[in-house]
Amino acid sequence: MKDLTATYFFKAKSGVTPEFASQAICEEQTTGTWTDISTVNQSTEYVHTYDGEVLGVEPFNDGFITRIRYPYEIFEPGNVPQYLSVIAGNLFGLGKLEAVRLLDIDIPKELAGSGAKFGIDGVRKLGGTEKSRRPHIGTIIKPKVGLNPKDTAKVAYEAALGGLDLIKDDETLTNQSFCPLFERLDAVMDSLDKVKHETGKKVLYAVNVTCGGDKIVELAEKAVRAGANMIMVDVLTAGFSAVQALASNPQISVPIHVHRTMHGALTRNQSHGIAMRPIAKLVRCVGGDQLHTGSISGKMGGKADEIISDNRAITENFFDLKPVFPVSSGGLHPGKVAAEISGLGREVVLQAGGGIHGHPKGTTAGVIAMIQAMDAALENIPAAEYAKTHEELRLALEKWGN
Ligand code: CAP
Ligand code: MG
Repeated sequence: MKDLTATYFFKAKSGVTPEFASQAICEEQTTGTWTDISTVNQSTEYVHTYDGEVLGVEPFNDGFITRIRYPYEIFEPGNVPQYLSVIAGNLFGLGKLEAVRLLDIDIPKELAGSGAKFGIDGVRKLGGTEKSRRPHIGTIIKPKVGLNPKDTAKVAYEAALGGLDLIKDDETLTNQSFCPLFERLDAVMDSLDKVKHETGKKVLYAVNVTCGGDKIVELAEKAVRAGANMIMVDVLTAGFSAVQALASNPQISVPIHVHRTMHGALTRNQSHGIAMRPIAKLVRCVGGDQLHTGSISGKMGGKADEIISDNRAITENFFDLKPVFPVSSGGLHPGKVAAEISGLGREVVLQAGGGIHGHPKGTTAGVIAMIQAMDAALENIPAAEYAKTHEELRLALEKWGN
């Protein structure tokens, strides 16, 4: 079927039946409005081809769940901003609803787009883990902002020496005057070249190109020409179409790391907003290669079962779109690696900022401790046991526990 089906949770205002409420969502997002209109008449009957359909309304917790079929024809294929105006538009403000949350979307092939250039396997090939399929280990340059390019490169050098797979800018670091993007990029790539020379390890550096829609493609193209081997975009602040423009651009021949900062304004409230699932599915459609989907044991409040099913949604077969590498991050440290791997499996990027740069022996030791924790988890050895013969892990557990 070419139509798109959306699933919502909602609470209706008192006196409003659930049937009326779900029909109100359906009409508002397709051909209706709050009253009947003279412009829909005998001569324009054909517009009803574009009506939506309520597929059902069932009680759920303190509200209801409804599934709505939106006809394929009301979408402009490839125009993801317009998709969102339909599935996540005016409905959130409807007065008849107390609350409404977009839980999931089933996207037909005709609207799915072509997805990521690299996907999990492409990124693994770059990191040399296509055989082991072990989790990737990443860090975020910390402090979040403030370091000059030279000191940023120093942190990157020390992190890369530890043997990790990925270093990224933090979500608020872009092209500020204290750390101009191209000075930072040159300095960090020089550091990574040095580490490649010294250790043979190739490390990806996701430089944050988040900026206005009129500049982001040119900025990313310039970054790739300047030697970037990965770029990063904050999808909710820059926009899905920004990711799409980068992913579909043949000049930008590097993976895209997608950060989801601001998602909490949408995903956190279990009764109102947009769950991570539809966001994650749309990131897959527009071509993100890696996506933050939450950590089970970290500092953000993600629910394990939601994260696990969100990760499944971006890695399971979805027409011919490549699977997206889920990123577990936020408050992670070596003591939490085992919980993340047992909950999320191996097809995941485990990322730590404070949990690496806050290691008692510094950044390189922090990376080594994360890798030791991963090795222990993959061999089903308790971290505390493994720490008896691995100093960096022992010191991390001593400082932060499990
Ligand atoms: C983690 C992080 C990430 C969060 C985002 C931060 O740093 O860099 O942005 O992981 O959350 O700024 O908090 P720490 P999520 O490792 O020091 O916590 O991945 O859930 O979108
Ligand atoms: Mg961050």
